[in-house]
Amino acid sequence: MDLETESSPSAEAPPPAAASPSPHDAKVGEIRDLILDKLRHTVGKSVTTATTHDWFIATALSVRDKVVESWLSSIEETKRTGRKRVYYLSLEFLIGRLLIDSLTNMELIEPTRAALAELGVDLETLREVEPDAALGNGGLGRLAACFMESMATLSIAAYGYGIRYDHGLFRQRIKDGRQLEYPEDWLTFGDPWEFQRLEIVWSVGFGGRIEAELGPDGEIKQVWLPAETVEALAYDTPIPGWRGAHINTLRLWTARALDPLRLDQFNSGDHIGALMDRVRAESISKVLYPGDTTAAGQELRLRQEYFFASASLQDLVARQMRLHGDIRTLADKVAIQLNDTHPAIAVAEMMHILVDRHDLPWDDAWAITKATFSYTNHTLLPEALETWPVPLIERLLPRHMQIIYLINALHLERVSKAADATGERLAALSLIDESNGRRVRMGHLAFLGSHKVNGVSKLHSDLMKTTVFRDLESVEPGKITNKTNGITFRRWLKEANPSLTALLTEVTGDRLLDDAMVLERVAAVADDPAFQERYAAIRRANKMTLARIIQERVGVKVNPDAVFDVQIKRIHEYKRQVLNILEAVAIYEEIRAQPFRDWIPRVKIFAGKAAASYTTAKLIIQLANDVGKVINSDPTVRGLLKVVFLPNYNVSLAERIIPAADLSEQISTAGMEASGTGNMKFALNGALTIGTLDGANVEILEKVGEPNIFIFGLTAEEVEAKRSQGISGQDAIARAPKLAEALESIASGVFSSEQPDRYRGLVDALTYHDFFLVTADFDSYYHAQRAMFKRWRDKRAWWRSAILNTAHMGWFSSDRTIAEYADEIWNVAVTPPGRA
Ligand code: NBG
Repeated sequence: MDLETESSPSAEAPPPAAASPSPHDAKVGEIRDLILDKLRHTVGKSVTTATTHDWFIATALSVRDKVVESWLSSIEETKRTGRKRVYYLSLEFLIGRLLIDSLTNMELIEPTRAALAELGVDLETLREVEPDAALGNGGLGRLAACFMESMATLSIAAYGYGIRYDHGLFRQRIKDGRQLEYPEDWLTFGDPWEFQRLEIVWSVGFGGRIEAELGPDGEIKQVWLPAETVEALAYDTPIPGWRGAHINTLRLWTARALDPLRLDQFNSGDHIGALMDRVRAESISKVLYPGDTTAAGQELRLRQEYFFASASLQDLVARQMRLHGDIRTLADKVAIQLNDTHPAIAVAEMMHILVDRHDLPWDDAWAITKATFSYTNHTLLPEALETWPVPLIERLLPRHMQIIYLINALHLERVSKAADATGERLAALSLIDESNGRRVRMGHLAFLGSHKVNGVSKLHSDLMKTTVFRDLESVEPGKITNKTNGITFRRWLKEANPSLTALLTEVTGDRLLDDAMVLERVAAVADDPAFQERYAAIRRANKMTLARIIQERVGVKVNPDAVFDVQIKRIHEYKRQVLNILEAVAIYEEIRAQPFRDWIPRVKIFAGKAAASYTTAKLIIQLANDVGKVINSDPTVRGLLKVVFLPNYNVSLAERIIPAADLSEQISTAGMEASGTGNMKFALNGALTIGTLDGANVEILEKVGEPNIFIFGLTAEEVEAKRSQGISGQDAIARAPKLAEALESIASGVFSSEQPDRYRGLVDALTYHDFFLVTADFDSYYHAQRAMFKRWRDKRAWWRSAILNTAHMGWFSSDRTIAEYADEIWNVAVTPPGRA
């Protein structure tokens, strides 16, 4: 691009103003001028040389200006009132794209669209060029993003703290049906939303030794002398709440070496060695979830966790001292939420700061820590509840290991006085798991260091009390509470499905996004044929859009009048994508056997990433692709069934798929999905759920009513009972001929003719060792699918159910969830939007 070939200045002059512009026109004019100004003076391009990406940056920077105005006032206001702040510590923030989000929340979508149109630029095109900030894995990270938005919406003074990964979660490509992982490069062209804060840098130590010294008060003090120091540098992104009244900060840390280069080494000719320290330091913020199957990988993971926990606590304690001058009032001014177990080391770090740096007596420090922290658990899967080998912590964080030992000693001393304190019970209560080498139980540390601990759905919170936290709950009864997850309706309704939002607003009035409970009013029109027709037409249009995306990305033509049956989420055995694929195979066999039956056309849509080291999950991706390849090209099927796997699932793709879905697959083994939040997004947009009684499905059933959801399968209790009798699938397979046939065709290579035994191992596992009870639930799932088809044939009944799903989803707004956290855990006030 040649910057010299500028157009004549007149090309950029605003068109002649009308005699007296309306307020709308004036706003459009102002935005247009601002965008042009950003384009010229910040991006350094003219309208004739600007690329789409340049326009995106110029537009983002213009809306950012508006956001910043409000942001600075929010910060000022919080400071002036001295109110309590909430700090949300999370290794993941899956924020996705921010342009439409910021414009929506600043209520600038329409004027900006118009301003761009005057410049010959299409807002939708700009939307698509923004990279997805994929700083998260799945539900947990997306929840953190929804929570950030809701906290701002409710005018809670909150900070998100996390890591600014150079490369977030990997980019997935599918080659010959197989997943390939590539680094995500969201920062290649810079991030227009963030502010680098060169002055905000904290030193984070690793390794070294501890020296005992005599303190001024005659007490022995432990002084940690780290061997290595890494700097944490802050980047701030403003997060606007709905209607822009309050704006919070997402502060992400980047790792930097103290010395960029060992000059002596460099000059002596060791050019690469001279950079080693830097590479080692910077590797901390390179990628989300580095492979942790190796010792080096595990160490890096712990370094990441400590790095961000330490920087965040130093930052917030410094703020406390600056504003209030007193560390003892910390719990009155600060609430820290640990998002899952990853930041649990923060409990030990807080003790280190309070005792070693602020010279507080141990008991006082512990009381302050507990009053300040709270912890959310997001999974009961044992492999996800982190434990770290004692020798690793000892080497990397010697002072913290000492602190953990002392916390544990005092805790065990207390509980050992109880009558039921058997050796076995103390072993279960201990912070140290001794069953398999000595390891620190980070979940236990988070539990003990918090005043409240919560699960993310009613069922999950109940199960926490009877499984992983049973013993701890019994020594601190009442500590575990439930906070069922939620989703922000600004993104998952308004931005993802603007036409549906407009239709709903006709019924609810325009406070729909301020108070999601007004959605209940929509129930009154669920039977209204005219409303049904408009609702259905919107779905049809969304399906056309998705059909186009499918055609573009995987070259499969799908029929927009087919049932769009969707399962999009991380690939995991407990989520049972295999159950869904088996049903597709069973139907495929039936269509071939009875081609002239009255089949309802259906498209099965899958998307999701498998952890790079999770072999079975990767094989499941391959199976979905292999099955799709055979079914989609079989002439007998005549398009009645299609199976599609869309690569590189992320937030933006979800925004396209969810509004186009007819059926939402939430089919995890009961008791294993902590909550699910995709389930809520689908139901809100009117997809009917086919699901087990797991996670938040249970509460969705309660709200939408039994006739409007397809529930099947074993309950969590039945799963327990069944597993205790053995997990062979043989009996279930013998009882279900369709399942037997589907398994047989997969095992014999019908879908993998180039390697017939590719899926033999998978099928053997289901047959002899079916831990996730796919075979046990198959029949019931199959029948639920048939019930779904029956409903589909009765279009009035279908749309009634869909509309009722939408109508009853108000409770799942993350504004409700956050208001509960604020009231019952953080003890901070909320101000609903529009009343700030
Ligand atoms: C996930 C659960 C989901 C839940 C989200 C958000 C982890 C560790 N857990 O069921 O699997 O919806 O957290 O709470 O990612």
